[in-house]
Amino acid sequence: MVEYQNIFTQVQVQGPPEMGVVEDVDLRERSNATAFSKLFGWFGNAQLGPFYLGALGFASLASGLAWFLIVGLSYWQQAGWNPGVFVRDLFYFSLEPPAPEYGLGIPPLKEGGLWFIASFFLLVSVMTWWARAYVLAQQLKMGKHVFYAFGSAIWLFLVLGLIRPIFMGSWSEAVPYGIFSHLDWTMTFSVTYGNLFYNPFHALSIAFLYGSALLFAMHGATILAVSRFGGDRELEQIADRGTASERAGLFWRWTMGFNATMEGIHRWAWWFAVLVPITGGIGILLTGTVVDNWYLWAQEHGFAPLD
Ligand code: 07D
Repeated sequence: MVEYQNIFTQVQVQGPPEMGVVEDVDLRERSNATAFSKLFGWFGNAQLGPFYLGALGFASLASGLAWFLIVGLSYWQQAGWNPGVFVRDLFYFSLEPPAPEYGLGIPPLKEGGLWFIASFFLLVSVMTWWARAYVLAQQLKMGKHVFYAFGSAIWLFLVLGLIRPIFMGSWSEAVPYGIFSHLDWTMTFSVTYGNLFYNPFHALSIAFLYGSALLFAMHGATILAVSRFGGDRELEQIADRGTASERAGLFWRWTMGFNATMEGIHRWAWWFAVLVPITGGIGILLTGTVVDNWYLWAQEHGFAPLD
């Protein structure tokens, strides 16, 4: 007997490629190329493609590539065009935003101008990919839930690299493009403003981040545990609650007195996930604009000890 395939089973389905719906979809923008990969099949669906590129997808990949190449070329220059040094110091190179004296002005190419151009391409890339999420959902007559969720991440991205620097009056406030440099930026940001742990929005963001992981683990575990009763057919269980839903709900009621519904658990998960960057973005935007030192702020509001 063949059971439903998932990451825990070895079953792989390979047949004629599934091309997906054709009604009201722009077929010109969808490739016909498909392939099967056993490796992919171990983790999910074995079928690769068809891929829908479209004008927005093309614009996004092209401008993303431009950002990647500008950052990469700057690294090569920092490595003195030496491949050994490039590999050795890869994590240390950084394309830095302009120095504070340039404010919101346009700096010379070698003093942040390149960072400026790279940032423009990254912005175009992220925004066109976001628009693509809308258009593809529209074509498939889906809700726009993925689009709005991605929008919440973009809110934090924009606060970090665009909105807060504008409020602070300087591009130098933005995040540099480098592995260790962006980590250093994060640490310095926290220390400069009196320890981000005392920023209540950072705390909320962490609570939603950890909460998302917990909810995902609970939901994944619950559905796998009742898949033998058809629980993995979640949509059918929403419309017509079966024994899998009954058992899953009862399990959590026994455990903690309350259970989410088969549909509601996905709303819980969606809200927890989108609230991570929504609250995070609020916290970052307030830092340096409204609050200069979160430790002193916390002392004033009675949740950090008075020394
Ligand atoms: C970053 C934004 C959206 C990203 C997008 C992507 C591309 C790139 C690439 C082509 C993730 C667009 C870009 C597609 C293309 C290629 C190759 C989302 C992002 C749209 N913190 N902290 C958070 C914890 C501390 C600090 C959030 C924990 C210290 C700063 C989160 C701890 C200090 C900032 C979180 C901890 C500090 C944060 C991020 C523990 C110093 C932020 C949420 C246990 C280290 C950010 C309010 C997220 C934020 C943030 C967790 C500690 C500094 C909840 C668990 C005290 C400066 N921290 N943190 O989803 O929102 O990020 O803060 O110690 O800016 Mg923190």
